[in-house]
Amino acid sequence: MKMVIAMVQDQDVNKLLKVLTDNNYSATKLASTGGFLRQGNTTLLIGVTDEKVSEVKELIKETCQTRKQLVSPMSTVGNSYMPAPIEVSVGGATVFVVEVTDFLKI
Ligand code: 2BA
Repeated sequence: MKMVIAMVQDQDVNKLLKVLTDNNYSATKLASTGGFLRQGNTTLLIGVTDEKVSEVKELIKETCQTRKQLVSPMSTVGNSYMPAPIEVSVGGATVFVVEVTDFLKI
């Protein structure tokens, strides 16, 4: 058994949850915040048997888009220097697959 932990952009979540449930996967949605952009994103927890991991990764890959985002670096306090915004590429998704040692529904 594995736990697929996927950080996805909010814009992709509803579509991804539909795709996952249509394919009989259970998922838990958590509101999260990216440490770099400090903007909301979504973390999905998807518990699956080992042989289903590849299919789940493929569904995530097909559904989640890469988007460009402009970030304004913090200006230096007391200094008129204003750094130009930089462009970062976010997503499709950041995925961790971790081993589950025990799975109970009580
Ligand atoms: P954020 O931390 O807000 O990062 C958003 C995007 O900013 C990242 O996209 C990446 O392109 C860029 N970025 C992040 N840290 C950076 C840095 N130190 N310098 C320059 N650019 C940086 P993604 O890589 O697609 O990540 C999207 C979100 O996935 C992240 O949002 C974070 O919430 C999560 N994430 C990514 N890598 C992670 C990791 N190793 N551990 C935990 N969460 C992670």
